[in-house]
Amino acid sequence: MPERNQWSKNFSEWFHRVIFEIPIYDTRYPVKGTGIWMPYGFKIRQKVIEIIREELIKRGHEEVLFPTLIPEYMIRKEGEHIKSFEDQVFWITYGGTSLLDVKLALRPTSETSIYPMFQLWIKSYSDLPLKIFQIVNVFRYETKATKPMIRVREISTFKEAHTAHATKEDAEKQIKEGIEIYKRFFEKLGIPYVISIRPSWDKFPGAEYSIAFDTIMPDGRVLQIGTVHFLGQNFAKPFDIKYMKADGNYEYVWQTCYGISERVIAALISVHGDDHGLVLPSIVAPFQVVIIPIVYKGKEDALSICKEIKEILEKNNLRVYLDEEKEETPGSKYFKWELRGVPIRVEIGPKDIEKKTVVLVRRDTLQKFTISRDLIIEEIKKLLEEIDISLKERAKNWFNEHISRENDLNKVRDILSEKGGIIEIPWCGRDTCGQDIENKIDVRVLGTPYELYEKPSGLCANCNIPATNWIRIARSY
Ligand code: 5CA
Ligand code: ZN
Repeated sequence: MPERNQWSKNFSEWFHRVIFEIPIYDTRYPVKGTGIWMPYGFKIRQKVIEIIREELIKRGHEEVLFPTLIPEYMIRKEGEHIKSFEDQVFWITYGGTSLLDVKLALRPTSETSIYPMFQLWIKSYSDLPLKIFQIVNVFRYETKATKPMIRVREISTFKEAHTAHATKEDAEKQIKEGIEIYKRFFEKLGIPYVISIRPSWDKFPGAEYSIAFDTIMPDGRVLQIGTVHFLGQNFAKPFDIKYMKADGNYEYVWQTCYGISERVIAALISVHGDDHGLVLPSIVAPFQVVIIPIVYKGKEDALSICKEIKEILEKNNLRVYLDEEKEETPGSKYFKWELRGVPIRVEIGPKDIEKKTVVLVRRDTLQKFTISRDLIIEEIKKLLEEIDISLKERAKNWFNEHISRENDLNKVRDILSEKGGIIEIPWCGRDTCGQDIENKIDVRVLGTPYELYEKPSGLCANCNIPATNWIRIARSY
């Protein structure tokens, strides 16, 4: 097994190195908080988008595309929403040399651009539920330190869903569906997560409550990788989104929204990596197999056999790259494709040609096998499945090792400095106690478990009255 020392101990360096060297994402563009998706990174991004798009469409969401600009009076309609986003909005105030009559915001998210149109589209109960999504760029003037993909000012793959329903019950069912969609999505990518109900002081501005997916990065810090919000009628009222019920009366709709960004790609790259670079699950790997011919002078026939194999594998729906580069040594090619995380490497040298064999190397363990050339399709398909399963397991095990329970706040501090991760603490349920804990040990409260758990039996770690629930805390991005 390749080491994971650099990966965990110098994670930030590891992350910057892999995205720069592969390259996946170039951060040298002269606007802070932006970056360029390089071809290999773009291919991964495309795969991730395909998966979420398919999941949303499968469950009745229709894809749309709204304009990037929002007039000022629209973005100001829901008071709490704009109050929180005020400091993060980029404004367009000029058209050429003329000052605009109505300032235009670059969307920081799209509630206030989408809901005025919901108001026009929704007339009666037969128009409900309405479930749409879009995959767009949004802009947030982030003031905390920006980080490639993780905290950017132009989010370039914001996948946001917005739904409207006739009743509160329907909208709450939709919250469950949103969560199911994200669960499937993260499971396909092999990204482990916990789901928490965010505390009241950290919910999405304008929402009644927010539910979040968090994962743990190799440095032990937590990353929020997706959120599902119950909006109640908080937007329906200011945007006047009403429908006629069967009995002829009118009611405001009930709404939800949920979104994910390129943080998911940062998590995908990170949770499966090791000191050699990326290790990609086959579902998102731009190439699932790389073929490397080992050509000696006078024995050039390896290349033609490699081409044949590439063709056969492609006919079997595998994504394959044949590295024909003549100036580069096989060793340097191994290094390059290991860095890029291609799940399987195929090597073919003079001996293999003689014996009609090929050498397979799996990226996760770097184990080598020699197999008969006739069996290559079956063997590769089997191996890809095995790699995917073991990647998910490894990520899950590492994640579970970084979830702790502790009721002594001093020990919580120790755990945080030793290994980080998420710590579940018995809590009395009072906001003041949650915020106290945040301040005392300089952490973020992630919230309470969304899924059923046995309740703690002890006392609140902060105030010693009987605990009613667990509260999750972590150092976070
Ligand atoms: N309108 C809702 C649902 S789409 C919304 O904007 N929710 S959000 O603010 O929580 O953003 C959705 C997800 O985008 C977050 O869970 C987080 O994973 C990601 N995200 C938020 N801000 C950034 C940022 N500056 N850079 C990268 N990803 C971000
Ligand atoms: Zn308490």
